[in-house]
Amino acid sequence: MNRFAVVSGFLGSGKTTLMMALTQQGIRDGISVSMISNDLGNQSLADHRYASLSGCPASELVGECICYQTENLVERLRSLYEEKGAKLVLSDIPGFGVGALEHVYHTLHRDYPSCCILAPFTVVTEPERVRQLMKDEAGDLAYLLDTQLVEADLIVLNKRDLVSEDELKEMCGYLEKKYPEAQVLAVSAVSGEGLHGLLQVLTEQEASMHRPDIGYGGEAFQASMSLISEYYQQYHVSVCCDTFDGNAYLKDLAQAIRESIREKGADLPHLKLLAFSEDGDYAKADLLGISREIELAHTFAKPCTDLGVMLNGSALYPADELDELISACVALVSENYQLEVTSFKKECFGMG
Ligand SMILES: Nc1nc2c(ncn2[C@@H]2O[C@H](COP(=O)(O)OP(=O)(O)OP(=O)(O)O)[C@@H](O)[C@H]2O)c(=O)[nH]1
Ligand SMILES: [Mg+2]
Repeated sequence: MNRFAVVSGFLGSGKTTLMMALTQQGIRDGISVSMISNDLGNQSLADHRYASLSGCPASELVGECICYQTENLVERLRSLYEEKGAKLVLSDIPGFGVGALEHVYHTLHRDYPSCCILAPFTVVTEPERVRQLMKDEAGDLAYLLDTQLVEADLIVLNKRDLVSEDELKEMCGYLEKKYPEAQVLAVSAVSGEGLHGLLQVLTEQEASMHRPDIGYGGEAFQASMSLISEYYQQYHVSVCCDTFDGNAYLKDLAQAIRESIREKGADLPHLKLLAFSEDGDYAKADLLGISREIELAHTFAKPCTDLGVMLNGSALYPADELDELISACVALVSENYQLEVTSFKKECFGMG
């Protein structure tokens, strides 16, 4: 029977990259894997566009968490199983989300029992966040980081390529002890290490359907949500000459936003900056907080003239000020490159 797995996990832990890598691993292992990107913006999402540009079998559910659009989710699952031949569908939820175990798994189990087999409830984390939990340095994020892991049947410690074997062992040991109900697997979505084993677990094991008390809607939940703002913008830039370096533009923009956020004493756990040209060429930069290096997960092969740009992210900063700050950076950096900017979609709102 057809399978479905929720892929939860904190902002920037690598859910999208991992789901994309699993669709490719599926091709190698002879299993048809499809992915759904879910986020709160009403417009098309950077994650979905990025996965599509990369050639992955991808679709999106926008506007609200899949926790609150079960009928749309079931309809999408049916079409992916019946029309696209998917055997395993993976869907993420917004990266600060908790509660999908109850709101998605238990709802599907109760109301749509014949829709699919529920694969282990999967939560992705990364070394940087595990380190924070181990050292009790997660601060305002402690409730969300911990609660997401409490919901897991399967904890995927992603980005194993970034740590030594010794550190990895220590982190897995910590996670196994702290979350004894969950199985822990270390993988790298980028190098591919551990993906075959992960896909095996997702296609052979089933969700435990445990029901931990996560204090959903309670004081700690409200306090965490009130810190978070969401940002979705799409605009278009054009330049007269054909020497515009789209890669450098994205990196400069990410750097400018990072410096502005840092100056304000705020943080921005993940901002995705995706740019694409009409001929299908694209680049993606990731801003992962104020202290990490800015990474380009994909780069343009040649200079550009016209680009669509999508900025999607989540910050620990009030929405109106975030909007002002990012808009100022877009204006400044675009001017430095002598670009003409046409903004056509923008949403910025707080989660409190
Ligand atoms: N080194 C390394 N980097 C990775 C790995 N997986 C993902 N990344 C990088 O981590 C960053 C965030 O990855 P995403 O897949 O966008 O993270 P996400 O969990 O989907 O983030 P949100 O959509 O904000 O919740 C990107 O720069 C990725 O290239 C990995 O296995 N190793
Ligand atoms: Mg993502």
